[in-house]
Amino acid sequence: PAPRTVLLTGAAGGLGTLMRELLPPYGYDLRLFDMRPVDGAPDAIVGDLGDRDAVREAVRGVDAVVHLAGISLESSFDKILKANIEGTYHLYEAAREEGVRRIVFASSNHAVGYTPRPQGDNPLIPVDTPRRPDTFYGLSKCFGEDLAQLYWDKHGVETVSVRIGSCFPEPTSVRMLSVWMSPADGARLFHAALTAEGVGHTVVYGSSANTRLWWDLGSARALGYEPRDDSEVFAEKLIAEHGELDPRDPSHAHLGGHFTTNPPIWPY
Ligand code: NAI
Ligand code: 15L
Repeated sequence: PAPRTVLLTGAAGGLGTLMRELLPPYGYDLRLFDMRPVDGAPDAIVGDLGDRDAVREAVRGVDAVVHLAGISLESSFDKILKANIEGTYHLYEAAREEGVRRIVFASSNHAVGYTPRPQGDNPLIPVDTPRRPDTFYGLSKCFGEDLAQLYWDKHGVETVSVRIGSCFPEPTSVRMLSVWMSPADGARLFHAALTAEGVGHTVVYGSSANTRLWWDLGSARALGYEPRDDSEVFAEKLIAEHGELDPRDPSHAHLGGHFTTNPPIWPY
């Protein structure tokens, strides 16, 4: 049966705030979890991924998890280790112990950030391209994908790892014209990831059907995902403001963009 009760971790964050609005119309009953209080949601569980018992209690009785919580930018190795590596391990242990069948894991394009970006006639980047993290942050997403594979092979916990591009209401840079995922397409993709049959551990890229796409959406479409948006409607304005990507600029040479040269730092 399709999952109904879904734990949304990271519910207070940017993507969590969008998905709190966009997922319930698909029929999900969301339970919210974050280390920060969630605006307008007094029932949300305030807890830390580092607290194993709190995580286990949060997953108890849900059908599936959409796992967004964690450090979403670059940080020190120690902080990434606690939140993203140990925290994601706690979540998978809790899912195994509580018999939760499926997790949708918010991986990131920064797991493969040092992959040269397609230019000219280069083919789209396949989902099985060797991983080349561009930060400790990206490295933690590689760990999460491997953890997901282990928990599928060993314990039968299913995962769709979504290597999200940039999910914001609008693209705000020229790079985002290639990697943008509209919030509505994000909800479509998460819904497909929650409901497709027999996913085992599947890795997909998460973006809209952008004209300037850098990667192959085949494995996402195979789940039933049909993106409806294209960032191209924002292209004229963004290119007028910033110009086209300069192929000689090192921060435009790779898929991960400025994360390879000057990554934004997690502020907490
Ligand atoms: P965000 O930084 O706005 O939200 C992350 C949330 O996780 C925050 O509300 C924070 O309080 C919570 N959190 C952090 N550490 C925690 C801990 N130890 N225990 C409990 N909660 C904790 O990030 P955003 O943009 O909403 O991203 C959500 C997820 O999607 C992240 O895992 C991020 O890495 C991933 N992602 C997002 C992309 C995007 O375009 N928004 C792109 C690629 C990946
Ligand atoms: C990410 O992984 C970040 O979480 C998000 O804030 C964006 O910076 C995104 O990548 C991106 O590549 O634009």
